[in-house]
Amino acid sequence: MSNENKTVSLIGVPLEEGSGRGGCAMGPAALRIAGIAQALLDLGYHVEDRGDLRPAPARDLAQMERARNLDVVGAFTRAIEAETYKAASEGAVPLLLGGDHSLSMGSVSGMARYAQEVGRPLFVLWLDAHSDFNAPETSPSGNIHGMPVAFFCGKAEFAPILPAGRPLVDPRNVYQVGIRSVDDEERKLITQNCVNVFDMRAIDEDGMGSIIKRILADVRAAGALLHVSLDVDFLDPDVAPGVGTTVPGGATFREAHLIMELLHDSGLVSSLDLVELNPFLDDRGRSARVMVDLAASLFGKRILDRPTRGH
Ligand code: 4U7
Ligand code: MN
Ligand code: MN
Ligand code: MN
Repeated sequence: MSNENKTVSLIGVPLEEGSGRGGCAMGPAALRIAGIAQALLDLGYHVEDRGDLRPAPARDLAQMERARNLDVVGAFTRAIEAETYKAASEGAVPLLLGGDHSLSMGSVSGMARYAQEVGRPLFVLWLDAHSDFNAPETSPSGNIHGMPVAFFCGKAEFAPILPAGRPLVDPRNVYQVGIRSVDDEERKLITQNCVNVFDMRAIDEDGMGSIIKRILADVRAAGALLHVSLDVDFLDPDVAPGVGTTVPGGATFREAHLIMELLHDSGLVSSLDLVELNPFLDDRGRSARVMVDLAASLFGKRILDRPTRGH
């Protein structure tokens, strides 16, 4: 394996205020205990752990009734955006250890700034049971972890968290896979905005491999960077119970690993979020270990030391 020259930057995000409950703030610690750094070292990477971000709540962001804990989430968004951008600019692959999914407002925005600077489009692969395309006005819960995609596409009205004129992601460059829970208003928004959605039915009908290969062909044709955002609830709850928003009928262990293996072989991935792990709800670290194992596959861990279909 020749990953010696590549650096992965671990960025811990102990954020749970975007979700409706406590626990996700323990996510970075659980992912570290499950061995995320060693898994990458074993693959030959240089690993730089930047520790946990701990910004003070942003006092300029007034509370909004329909966007709970905006001061905390907004402060994190700013810190994550800056740290992700910095890591990518230094040539590293930013790996965000969440933390609830509102952290992607910052990570994707940081990668969008980096992508603009290097003159390439940013595509996003969103692996989740949910579309996370609510705005404060449409959200049934007011929880910001249901809004990050709308935020980084510039479609959710918040107070000014990031500078006006920040680079946005074109919703047509967002590919959602594993979707099986979409709110009524959200359904209209993802259609209007032309988000590419491969729901569980599409996966059942066409197979995970063919869907991911199609997506990767689009990314390659566009010469884009690819940010991958993996929500624990993308997986079936039998595989990964340590999450607050389980939805039955999710991806299997092998479907998820196949995605990661295809992503690695593509060489297109620029950055990764591991989000929504709630160690308080987990079964003896099982979900944390699955997330680490999936990350390892994305970074090149394989079953054989040669192409699987070779002879
Ligand atoms: B996650 C929900 F109403 N759509 O907005 C909402 F069903 O990051 C759930 O994908 C959002 O886990 C789930 O609150 C956010 C709800
Ligand atoms: Mn999510
Ligand atoms: Mn989800
Ligand atoms: Mn969730």
